[in-house]
Amino acid sequence: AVRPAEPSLRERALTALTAARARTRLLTDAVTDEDLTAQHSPLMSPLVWDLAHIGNQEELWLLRNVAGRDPLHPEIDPLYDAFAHPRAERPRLPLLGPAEARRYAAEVRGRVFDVLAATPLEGTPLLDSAFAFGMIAQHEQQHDETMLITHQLRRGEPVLSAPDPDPPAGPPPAVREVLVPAGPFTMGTSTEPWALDNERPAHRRETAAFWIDTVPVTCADYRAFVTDGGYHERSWWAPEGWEQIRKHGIEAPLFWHREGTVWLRRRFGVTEPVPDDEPVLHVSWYEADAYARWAGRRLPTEAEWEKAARHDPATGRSTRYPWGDADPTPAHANLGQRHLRPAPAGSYPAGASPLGVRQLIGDVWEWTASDFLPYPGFRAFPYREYSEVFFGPAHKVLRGGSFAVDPVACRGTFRNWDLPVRRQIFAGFRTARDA
Ligand code: AVJ
Ligand code: FE
Repeated sequence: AVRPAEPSLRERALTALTAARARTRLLTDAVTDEDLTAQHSPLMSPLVWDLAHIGNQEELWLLRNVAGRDPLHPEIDPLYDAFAHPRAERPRLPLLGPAEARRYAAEVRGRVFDVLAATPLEGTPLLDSAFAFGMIAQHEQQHDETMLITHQLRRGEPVLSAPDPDPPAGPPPAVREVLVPAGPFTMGTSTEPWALDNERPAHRRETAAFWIDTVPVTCADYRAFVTDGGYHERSWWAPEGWEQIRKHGIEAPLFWHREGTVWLRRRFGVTEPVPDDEPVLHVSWYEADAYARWAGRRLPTEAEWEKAARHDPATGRSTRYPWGDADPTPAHANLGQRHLRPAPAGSYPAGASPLGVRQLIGDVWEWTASDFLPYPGFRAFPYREYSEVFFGPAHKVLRGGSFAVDPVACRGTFRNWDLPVRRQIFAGFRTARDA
């Protein structure tokens, strides 16, 4: 039998960059110029900032650093340096307008295609395995998720649509939790070509035995905590979390509200009943932590999450994904904004881990108990501002990716992080307990 040839890394880079731009265009062409330049939330940049920042990072890494070209418009660099201006201040900067931002991003991309076709993909760490091109495709997809969050925060008529996920392709898991045995496993990677610096290097990690949920916590599960008065019982909450919910009057996940006895939520401009069987979304780390305590459980550590997602007890190896080493397909996981919501808990039996844990990849980012810290042997690459400057106790790790993450920026080793107060991100969680 003739097997189709694996696409080369050059072809993969071309495909990944092209897919990212199609999504960027979908997200930025869906709204008016006024909407592109408006600030929909002080937590977010105007969409037109993300658009030009995507072009600017691509120019910096692929045209200047890889190809040695001169800057196209050096005067705009400070406007699109994420460290120079907090998001809330960006609308007041003299940003490129919508037409200029589109033209700039397209101008950069045209030149990048020439560079990609002409550059040998070996000899330096940036070029080996087309790393810099893969990094930039991931960067654009990460900002596409950020722009989708801005869409979710935007008020007004819906402008995005997508089909709902199919019902689960088989029965739900037979059990609510599984036991992961004690012992070492391989965490992180030294071989995944486009893994970012914080995922490296591969190293041995021990865990004690623990139980972990086979599916994420659902809206119905979480509503039971709300209805039980969970937001008014101080003992469930970390002190800073209690302070935040009291100060801001938080009584339910972001975008939920109650009419009489019915809970409704707003999702991309549509108000609908909160769906019972869907993984809960838009909770802070503090809310996830409080729910877990109320349930007599706890959040999994980052190492526990990765062991549940990657360790194959039959071989002792860590795989790229829960289902093995094959790239994700639509049967494995809800990724890539194919849908504008998580799939019901118990979906994607084909994406289960060897122990039967489902939906670790896709649907909702999962808060873990862990602070964002470097692995032993970490080296910042290619820039300290991607990961290193965020290491420390201020940020909590999220794993697994949401429905809004593209497969290029999602794998069993991928690490995301955010402040524990954040609720606008597409985050939920699952729980664990000591064995
Ligand atoms: C990894 C999602 C936390 O959006 O702040 C984008 C990704 N870094 N541009 C972010 C990122 C630089 C980052 N997160
Ligand atoms: Fe960025």
